Amino acid sequence: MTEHFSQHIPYVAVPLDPLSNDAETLGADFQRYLSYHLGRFQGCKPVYLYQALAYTLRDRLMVNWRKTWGEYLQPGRRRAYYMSLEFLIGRSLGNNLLNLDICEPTKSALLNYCTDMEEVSSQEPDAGLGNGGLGRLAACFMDSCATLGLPVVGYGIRYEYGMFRQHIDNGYQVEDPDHWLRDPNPWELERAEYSQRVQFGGHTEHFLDHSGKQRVRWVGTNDVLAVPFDMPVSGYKNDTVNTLRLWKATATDEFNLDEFNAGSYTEAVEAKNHAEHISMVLYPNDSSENGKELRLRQQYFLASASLKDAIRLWERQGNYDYTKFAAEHVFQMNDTHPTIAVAELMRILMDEKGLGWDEAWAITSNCMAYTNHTLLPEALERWAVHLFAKLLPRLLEIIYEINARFLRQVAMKWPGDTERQRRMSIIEEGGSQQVRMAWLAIVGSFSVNGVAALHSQLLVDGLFHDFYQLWPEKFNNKTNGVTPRRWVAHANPGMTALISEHIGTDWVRDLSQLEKLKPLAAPEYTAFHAQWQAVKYANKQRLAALVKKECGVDFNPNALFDVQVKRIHEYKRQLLNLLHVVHLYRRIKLGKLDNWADRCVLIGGKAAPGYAMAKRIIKLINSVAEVVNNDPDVDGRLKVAFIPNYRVSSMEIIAPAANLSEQISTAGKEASGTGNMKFMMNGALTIGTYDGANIEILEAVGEPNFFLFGLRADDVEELRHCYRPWHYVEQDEDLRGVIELIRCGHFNMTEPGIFDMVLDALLSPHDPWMTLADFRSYVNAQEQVSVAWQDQAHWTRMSILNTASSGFFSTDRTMAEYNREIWKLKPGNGNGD
Ligand code: B1H
Repeated sequence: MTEHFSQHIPYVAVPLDPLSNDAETLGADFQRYLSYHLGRFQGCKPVYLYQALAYTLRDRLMVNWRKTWGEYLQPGRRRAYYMSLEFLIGRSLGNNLLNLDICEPTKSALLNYCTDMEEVSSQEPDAGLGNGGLGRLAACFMDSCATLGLPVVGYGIRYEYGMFRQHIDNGYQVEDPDHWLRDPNPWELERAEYSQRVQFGGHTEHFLDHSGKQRVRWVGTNDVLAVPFDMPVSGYKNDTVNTLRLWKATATDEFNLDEFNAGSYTEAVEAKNHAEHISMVLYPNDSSENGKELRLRQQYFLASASLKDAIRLWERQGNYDYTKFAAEHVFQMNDTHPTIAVAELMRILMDEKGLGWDEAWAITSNCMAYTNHTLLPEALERWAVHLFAKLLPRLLEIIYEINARFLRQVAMKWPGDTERQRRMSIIEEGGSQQVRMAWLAIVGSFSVNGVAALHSQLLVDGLFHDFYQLWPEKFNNKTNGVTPRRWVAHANPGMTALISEHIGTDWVRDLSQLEKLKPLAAPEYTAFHAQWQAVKYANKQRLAALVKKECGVDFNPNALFDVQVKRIHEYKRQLLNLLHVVHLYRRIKLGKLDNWADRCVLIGGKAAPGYAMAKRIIKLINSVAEVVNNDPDVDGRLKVAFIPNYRVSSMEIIAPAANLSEQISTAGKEASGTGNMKFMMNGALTIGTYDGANIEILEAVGEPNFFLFGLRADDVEELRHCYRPWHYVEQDEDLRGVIELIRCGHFNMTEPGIFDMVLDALLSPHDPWMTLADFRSYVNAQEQVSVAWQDQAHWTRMSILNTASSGFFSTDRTMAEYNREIWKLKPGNGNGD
């Protein structure tokens, strides 16, 4: 696609004047948007106040957005592109107010319209373009890159429907479509002039070009148009605005026209429909394979449009010498989802730019980098070769050639080791051939990283071992993080003010400075401790109000708030949490109240719609809650609530209010976790297994300030051969009591048998998650928690130490490491230079 403006008219940059940020100007602009743009007036629905305010802020981002682009597009400037099928952004208003540093004047500007900013900001729908940790990580990365002034562009899909909304009906999860774009999205800017064409289907023709060179054309395709919508990503008080470019799929015009000429108008419109399906909906399967043709179409759609766009930008600067391409580009692939980009870049360089294989491969394998996010076999992507052949025939040819050349390399290194060649082949043989996307990603990348120290180690010891032996230098670790802007400064203003009062405000962009709080944890700082507790208490009141509204359950802010929010998955072991809840309930019924601490247990998360066990676990949580909350014997000692529709904006209320963070996955299964970091930053203590980033959290805060329990990753693997869950039940009276209470139907009087599948899974010797093996150790750790909670002064000190030790888990640190070791970009006017 060519741009709409003519290439012949000299381009004159019209200067954009910065807009004033005083309350008066903000108010006038806001009023103008409300009246002249939206046609609404004082007294209108608050959603229009939100929209008018968002436009007012976007105007303020515009000058720096343009300036930042200009800087990044300097000739020779190296850029990184973060390619991800998911960006779980949540709301943008509060974040942009914070980054622009205009909260106070904005509040005064809006006084005539509303006095409660919360009411306005809660009108914004969450941009739920992701499933969970992987998608939220991408959003935190974008935030940190902008704050560090790193020239990084995000590429993703503008799903019409984001992550489904969850509501609970009779204790069961029900999914509702999330039409988040029903109202116009005031942040985004459509840039139709940069649309790209993406091919599907058709066949290939091999021919000799005029110079006698073997060439390939991919013809007879059904093309789809990718239209970019840009979202501004503001840096924290640094005049940088980066870009998240999201692609929407639409039909090409001439495709419609052909059909129209043939007299089939309605078929033409249907074709439009078919094309637009590609960006219609986010696949809601966290950590498990999707395997659907439409998903592969989404992946190629993203990869192809984004690569073509990056090339367009580069060529527009007058570049044509492709030997320089790799030096100026790096594409970071967020898991294997966009990995078809490896083959697509080869195709573009050879078929469209006329490069030979070796030249094209040297470029491709020097600008691709791959991040792995999971070891779970069910999440490792494989695509049937026949699907590739039908949908992306040219890409399949290229993958075959990459594989053939790669396997020759393997054969040279390990002559005669055909077993190894079979293991390492990008094409998995057997029943029907499959493309192993992780292998393609490794072969095509110069960097492969895991997302926490343990995870990266397990990768090179296990799943990727053969590749590690071949290319040890490719493999590295980049421990995840979270952005302190959203997860502390925005979500926890009370704690933010208190911290800033003592150590200044610089910690928001340099989180290692939280270390300065450590001395304040000493017992003599009683006034500070009282303030720390008061902030937590107020945050708990805020959460209690939400729980009351959403679940109808009364949470007492004086009780211990014990929280587990994340996707529902057996490996995350919400069931272990629940077994403990039932154990506590039995203790009340049996009058065993020694060392009792009143607890409010909050659980939240979505189950993939097709994951029957996860959905039944939700039902069990709700059933247990129903019984516990209504049993007069419990008498406020224990409350249980399942918060529906857990999402980014709910975590902003939940994390600041938690006392105890549940990070209890089977060791070796949670690659990193990032919720664990949000809780820690907000002063929660962790009860956790030796898994993922928990290990690094434990090291940072010290064992006395962390409740560690359970098997280690190597114990888990060893036990697998001889796991006997009944053994634990027989030996442990408490566990037996818990299992029997569930088995006898105490929590499902009106729906007999519905939890048998859950118990059968727990009691199976093949239970991969070994929940019962960790029961005793978990219950003991929970008793330590209760004991610690009795000593509020001590708990408060531990809470402060958790926040003070959380600096490492800022994505500013993570991004600085990616940049130092993988991207090697020159920072702009952010923190960097
Ligand atoms: C993570 C996924 C994931 N790992 C497939 N893998 C998906 C896999 O839609 N799909 O097909 C979606 C998501 N997500 C998570 O990534 C890990 O489980 C967490 O431990 C980790 O913290 C997070 C970010 O690295």
